[in-house]
Amino acid sequence: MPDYRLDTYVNKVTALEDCRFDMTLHNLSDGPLAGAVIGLTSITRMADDAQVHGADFRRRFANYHEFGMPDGLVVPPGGTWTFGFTGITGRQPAQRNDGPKSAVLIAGGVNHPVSVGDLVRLPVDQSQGPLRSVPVEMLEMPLFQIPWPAGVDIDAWREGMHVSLGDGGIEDRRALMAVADLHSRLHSDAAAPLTLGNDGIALHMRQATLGAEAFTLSFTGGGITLEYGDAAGRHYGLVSVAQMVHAALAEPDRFRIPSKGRITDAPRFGWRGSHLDVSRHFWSAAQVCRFIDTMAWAKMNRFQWHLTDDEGWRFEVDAFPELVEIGSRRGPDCRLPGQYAHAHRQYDGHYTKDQIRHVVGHAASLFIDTIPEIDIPGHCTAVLAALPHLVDPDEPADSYRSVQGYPNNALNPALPQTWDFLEKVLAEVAELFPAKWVHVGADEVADGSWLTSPRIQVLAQSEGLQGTAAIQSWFLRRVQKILRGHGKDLAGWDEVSHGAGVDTMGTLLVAWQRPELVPALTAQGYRVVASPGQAYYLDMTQADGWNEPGTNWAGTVTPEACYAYDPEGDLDEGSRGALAGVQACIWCEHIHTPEIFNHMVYPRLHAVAEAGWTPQSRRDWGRFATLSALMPKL
Ligand code: TNX
Repeated sequence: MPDYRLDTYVNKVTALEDCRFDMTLHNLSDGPLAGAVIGLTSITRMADDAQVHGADFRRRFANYHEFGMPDGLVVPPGGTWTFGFTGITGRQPAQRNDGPKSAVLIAGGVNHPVSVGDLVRLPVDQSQGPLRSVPVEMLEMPLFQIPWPAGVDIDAWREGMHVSLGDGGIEDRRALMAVADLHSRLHSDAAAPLTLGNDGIALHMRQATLGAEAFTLSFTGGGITLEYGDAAGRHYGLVSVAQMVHAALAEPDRFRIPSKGRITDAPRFGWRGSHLDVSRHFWSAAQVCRFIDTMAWAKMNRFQWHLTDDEGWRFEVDAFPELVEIGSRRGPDCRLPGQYAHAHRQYDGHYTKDQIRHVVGHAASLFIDTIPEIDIPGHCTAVLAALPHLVDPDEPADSYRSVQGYPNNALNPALPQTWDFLEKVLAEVAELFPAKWVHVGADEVADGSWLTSPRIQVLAQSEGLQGTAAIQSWFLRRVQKILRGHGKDLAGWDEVSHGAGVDTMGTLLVAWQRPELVPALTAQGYRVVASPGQAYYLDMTQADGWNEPGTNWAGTVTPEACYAYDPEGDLDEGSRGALAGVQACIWCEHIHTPEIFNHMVYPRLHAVAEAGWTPQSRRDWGRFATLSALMPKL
């Protein structure tokens, strides 16, 4: 147990300048405490003009705040130091996770761990609001399928029994084993639904003229026939069989296997994705593979791997080893101060190139494309800390701040070394990731970025660029050329369209800020993936209660609201073809344990999967919610 404990209380007010954080540090050690400094990470940030009480304010860098004990204060064992501030920036705290997440107590040259309590809002509301709920209803038929198939026409049922492939060529056998292995990784406690041999319900497989990813399953007394159009369709047909058999074996009272009838299936969209932030919180390669498995079990097929951000660069680049050596580490004695969890020690994590290849190969074996995200030009604090030669020496410090509170965090397109950096990094990325797209972020470049840089002023003059958005568009067009040189298309967040945007040919934009951006961007000629924060951001809180974890800048997103969003709802007939599909986003400021991950991500991830696969007219919240309880988690 740490020798120190930090508790934080906040009052309930409307004005940000009246919001008061009162903190109590308990000294549970055997000795008196004096002259110490506390560093704490709080997503609710102190305002620059806040009133500090009971402490000497030292510094703040994004969420990292540092306070010193007042001169002369000595806290005996069992005693407390109380301090705090009045005045915050950003948003009102709304959840128990909106205060300090972790802290370090620096005393006598040692970094001591501190146990940190949830933020308490006074007066305490006993009800704490409703916690999220997912209903369980009577099922219309004893069939387990998530996502629900396009066409289901079943006349008779039989009890659960495993399915065996007795005949068939080696490719069919391999495809079956890939799904059998997926099942055993996800449900290692359950009996195998698919085997090779002649001892179960007979499965027959054959290729037929069907569209991409499509398949049919015909059920007769003699067994099951899977017809597929391509390898992906065969794989998805096998996942369907594995799901229904798994459920019938695991819960025989509720689920059965069809013995007469047909399932005709094909996805609604070609892009059924999830993004994962590994910068704010680092998920190991094994955890990423497990997450990919849970996507695969729901027939998702795009994994956007958010590998870089202000808080850490997470993969090896041969040309710039500092990106990992310096840029993947944060903490008391690192160039990047601690953020989010684990502030008392060095927190780090990165993937080697071999690990990246392993994850990409694992995903590919499950028909999932891995799209790397290199977040530029904003969100580059870790890059600039690792490679100080990319910092513009003439740009005044702290001349703009990002929404997350980082000063001067954008790569400067007027520096030649920026282009040397991008050319080398993107060449390695293009080589490492076989996917057609490289996602280059472009989100949240702060208003006013670059404008005080003399070199930028010269560039803007010669290129006729006015303002941050125009400079960003100039930057991205040059990045697009580099990517095309490697045979890659550009993907990015919706802000790619700002200023003059980029060439729309081959470009794919993930619309995140509002649902209305889906029609707005298709009207500009872009291909779009719908991922509105208001429905598909899985870091949004799931109920209004103080005790629900998450954030709420896009509102409360109940599992039902996530499910109810229709990505085509705002599109007219003519522009539907420009909608590539849907994507969940998993941002990890608050998601830093497998338990929180499971609570936040499921079943909403699978709600997105079903929106991406199942025709709108076949979607049914009650059925989905009931079945979702059986889906595997991280
Ligand atoms: C916005 S979404 C961001 C992220 C945050 C997220 C938290 C996007 C493209 N940028 O940097 O993590 O909100 O919900």
